[in-house]
Amino acid sequence: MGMAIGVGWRVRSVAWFVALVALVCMTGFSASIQPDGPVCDGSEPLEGEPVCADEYVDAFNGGLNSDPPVYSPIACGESVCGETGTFVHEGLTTRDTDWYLVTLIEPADVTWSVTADGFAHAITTVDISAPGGAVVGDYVVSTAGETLTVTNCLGPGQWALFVTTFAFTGVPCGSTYSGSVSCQPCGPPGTGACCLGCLPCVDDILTLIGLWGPCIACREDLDLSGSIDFADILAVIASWGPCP
Ligand SMILES: [Ca+2]
Ligand SMILES: [Ca+2]
Repeated sequence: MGMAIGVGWRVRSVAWFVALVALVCMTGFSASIQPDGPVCDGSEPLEGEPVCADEYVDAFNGGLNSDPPVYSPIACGESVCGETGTFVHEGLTTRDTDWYLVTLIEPADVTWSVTADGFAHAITTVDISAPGGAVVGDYVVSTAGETLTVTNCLGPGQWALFVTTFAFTGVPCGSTYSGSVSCQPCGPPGTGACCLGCLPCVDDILTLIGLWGPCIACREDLDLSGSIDFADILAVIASWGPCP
């Protein structure tokens, strides 16, 4: 199951980062070293958020860190040249978090790739429909200069693609990153109950119940009968077991 995260998006403990490595099926990430230098080539649309500073309040795209939650829209195939950094707010060190909302009308393997300009950053995918938000797949962090990539098979709906600095101090506001989103049809199912659909296995039966009835071209329609019914639940149970 994706990990429910309440107000923990800013928490600094190492244990939190370890705990966030909540794996679900059909997910992957990678990191590769990029050359030094500006990461935006001028072709990417600008994020548009005000440059952070001490006592900055993010009412632009702070996602679940903002009240009410706010996001920057992004679509499959789009890129962005964004800015982030660390600052002090009410005596606490914090960071500019940027949340990009992607909307899917059908399941897709969504790849979120971000290169930061010489600072360590962190990215993940968040299920914003879960109470408090839930990390989907991997929460990955970089050393300076790496490109981070996460890929998750996501179902129809809205998902947040998250990026921020890894550290809470020492990254000047206005530090840039380049991000991009690409979407492909979800890959073929693997083995085990958790790989029958796009969602973690422990959620599958509840997901099926939630979608009960006619469901055309739904990934959760496991026998492709055109509806979600007992046959699909039986398919999950028949494949129950360890998730690779
Ligand atoms: Ca920003
Ligand atoms: Ca922000």
